[in-house]
Amino acid sequence: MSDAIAYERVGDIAVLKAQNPPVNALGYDVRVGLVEGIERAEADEGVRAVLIYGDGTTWFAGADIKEFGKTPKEPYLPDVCNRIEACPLIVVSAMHGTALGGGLEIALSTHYRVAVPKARMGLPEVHLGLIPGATGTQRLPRLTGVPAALDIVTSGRQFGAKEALELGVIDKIEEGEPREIGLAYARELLESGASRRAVSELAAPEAIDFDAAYETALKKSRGQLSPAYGVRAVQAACELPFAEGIAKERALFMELMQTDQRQGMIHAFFSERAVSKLPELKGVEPRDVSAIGVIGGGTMGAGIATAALLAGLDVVLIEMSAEAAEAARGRIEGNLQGALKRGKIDQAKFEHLTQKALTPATDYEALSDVDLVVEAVFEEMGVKKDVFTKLDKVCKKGAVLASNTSYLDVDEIAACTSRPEDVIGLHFFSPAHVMKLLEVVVADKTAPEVVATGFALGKKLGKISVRAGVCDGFIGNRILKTYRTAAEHMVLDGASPYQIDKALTDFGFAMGPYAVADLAGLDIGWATRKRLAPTRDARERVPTYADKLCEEGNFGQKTGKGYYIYEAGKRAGVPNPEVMELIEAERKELGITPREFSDEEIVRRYMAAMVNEGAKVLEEGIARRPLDIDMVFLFGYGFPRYYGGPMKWADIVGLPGLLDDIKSYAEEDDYFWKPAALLEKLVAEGRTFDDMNKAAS
Ligand code: 3H9
Repeated sequence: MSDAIAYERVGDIAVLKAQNPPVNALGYDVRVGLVEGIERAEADEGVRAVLIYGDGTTWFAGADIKEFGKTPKEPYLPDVCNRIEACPLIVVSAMHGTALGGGLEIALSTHYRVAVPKARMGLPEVHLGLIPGATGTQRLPRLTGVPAALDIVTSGRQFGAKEALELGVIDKIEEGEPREIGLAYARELLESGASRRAVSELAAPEAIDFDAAYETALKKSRGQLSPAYGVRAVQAACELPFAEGIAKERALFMELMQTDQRQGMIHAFFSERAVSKLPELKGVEPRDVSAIGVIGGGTMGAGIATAALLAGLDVVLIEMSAEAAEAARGRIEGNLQGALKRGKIDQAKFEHLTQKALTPATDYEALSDVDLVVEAVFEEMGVKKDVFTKLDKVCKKGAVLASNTSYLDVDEIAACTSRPEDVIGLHFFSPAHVMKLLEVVVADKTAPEVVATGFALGKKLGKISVRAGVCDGFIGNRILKTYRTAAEHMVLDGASPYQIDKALTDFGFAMGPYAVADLAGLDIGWATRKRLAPTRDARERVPTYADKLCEEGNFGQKTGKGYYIYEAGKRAGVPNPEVMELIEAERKELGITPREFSDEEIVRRYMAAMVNEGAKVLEEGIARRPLDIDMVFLFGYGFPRYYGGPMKWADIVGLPGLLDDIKSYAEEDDYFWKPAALLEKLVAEGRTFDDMNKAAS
C-alpha cells in the first residue's frame, strides 16, 4: 500500500490516516493510497465502516498544486472521490485544520462528516485560476442549495465549522483529536443503524438565473475567468444528471488548466511563499520585538501604529506637539474603530489597545526602551537625518532603527548614526494597516539579524515582505516612476490620461495610474519632480501640465480636484476638463501633432516600460529574483493577480516580442527606451524570468 495512507483496523472500523506532510496535499501517492485503502477495507472481513482523517496539522488541503501543468496521472481525483462514495461501507470524514479544494471534495464524497470546531473549509480553486475539478461543484450545491454553493465556489472564501454545519456541509462538530472524534462518530452511526448516504444521489438543486450570475461573476472578478466558469459548473449540477455534471465540471476545469491565468495565479501562490525565504537568512535569528516606536502620526505613521497594535505590539508614537500627538491618537482610534466594526477586535481589546498598548508622546526619551523604531516623517533627507541623530542618542543598544522612506538613500540616513548596522528601510504602503506589501530595504551596512528582524516584523503584521536594495524608489517606486513616464510620453503624444486609465483597468489593474496619482496626492510627484529637476538630463521628456495643476492647489482627491473632479462623498471622479486644456496647450508649445493610440498599444508600452525597468532592477541586484518584483506589484500596486506579476506576464507574452517592441520604441526616443542588458541576455539564451526564479530557489 502507498505510504501516504496508513491502514489500521479498530474493531469493525477501518481507519485510513493521510500522512503526506506538510498539508496532506492529494498528490499521486495519496490518491493511490485512498483507493487502495477503500479496497482493502471492503475486502477486510468484519469491517463495517471506514474512517478517513489527516495526520499532522490538517485534513487534505487540496490537490497537489505542484502537479498542475504536468500530465495528470491516474487515478484522477474525481475518480477517487467517486470510488470513495461508491463504497458499500459507511465512510466517515473527521476533519481538522483546513479542508480545502480537493480536500473538501474528498470529504463531500464520504457519507458522513464530523469536524473539530476550529476546522476551516472552502473551495479556493478560483484563486489558482481554476474551479473545483473533483466533483465539488456538483456535490456542494446538492447539500447547500445553489446560492450558498455559488458564493463558496466563486469567491473561494474559507468558512468555519459552525457555518459548515449550518450550511449542511458537515453533520457534526466535536472537540478532540480527529482520530478519536471520527471513531466515536463512526461507532455512533453503526450503533444507530445508519446507512450509507451518497450526496450524488440527492436531488438536483433548484436552478436560479445563471446567465445573470455569470455576468455578475465576470464583472466582479475584473477579467479573471475562473469565477464565471464556476457559475457554469454549478449550473450543470442543476441541469444535468450527476455523471454528466461531473463531465462538464471536468471539461471546464481542464479548459482553465490550459490558460495563462492559471499559470499566473499558481506563480503568485508559490511566489507569495518563496518571497520571504532568503538563503542569506538561513539560521539567522531575528531580534525580539515586543514594543515599537513610530515617529510621526500622519496617515502613514498612524497606519503603521495601527498594524503593530493589532499584531499585539506596544507602540510609542512620537509627534512634535501635544496637539499633534492627540490628533495621531484620534487617527489610530479611527482605524481601530474600523477593526472593531468588522469584528476583528472586541470592545475590551479596543480599549486595551487605545489606552494601554498605545502611548502617544512628544519626547524622544519615551523611546528609550522600544525594540524597533519606524520613522514616518516628512520625505526630506534633512528631516530624516535629524530624526535618526536623535534616535541614535535615545534608543537602547540593539534597537532596530527603521526608516519608512519611499525614495531616499538609506545608506545616507544610516551614516548619520553611530550604528549603521542597526539601520534598515521598512517601506510600508498606505494605508499601512490595510496594504499587504512591505519592502525591507537592506542598506550597505545593515546586519543580517536586522534584516531577519524586518522580515519577522513583517510576518507578525501579516505583510508580504520583499527584500529590496537601495536606489531611488527601491523596487516598486523606481519601476513605477518609469512606467508613469511612459504614460506621460503617451499623453504628450496624443493619448489622454482617461484613455490610459481605462486601457489599464480593462487590462486588469485595480486603478489606472492617473486615478492612483489623485488618490496618493499629486503633491508627492510634484515634490519628486522638483527634487530631481537640478540633475535632470536635457533629453528627458517631462511634461509640465501636472505642475500647473499643482500650482493651482489641485492635489487630487484630498483637494477634490486633480486629473479627476471628486464630488463630496464619492470616491470615483469625473474627468477634469482643465487637464485636457493644459495638455493641449503643452502639446502646442512643444510643436507635437497628437496621434491616436489604441488601448492595446497603451498597455504594450506601459508594460514594456515596467518589465524593462524591472530587468534593470534585477541586473543591479536591487531585487534578487523576478518573483520579488512580481510580489511587489501584486501586493502594493494593484497588478492583476491572474498574470502573476509583471515579470511573469512578460514570460507569458514572450520576451523576444517584448524586446522587439522596446527596440522599436527606442527608434523614437533612445534616451528613455534603453533595452535592459538582462532582457537581451535572456532572449539571446532563450530563457525566461521564471528560469531565473528556479535557478535562485
Ligand atoms: C484543487 O484542490 C483542485 C481540485 O479541485 C481538483 C483537482 C483535479 N499543493 O501556505 P503554507 C505547500 S486545487 C502543494 O506556507 P500555512 C506550500 O507551498 C488546491 N503544496 O502553510 C508550502 O510549501 P513550502 C486547492 C502545497 O499553514 C507548505 O505547503 N487548495 C499545497 O500558512 C506550507 O504551506 C488550495 O488552494 C498544495 N495544495 O497554510 C490550498 N498547499 O513550505 C492551498 C500548501 O515549501 N494552500 N502547499 O513553502 C493553502 O491555502 C495553505 O497552504 C494552507 C496552509 C491553508 C493549507
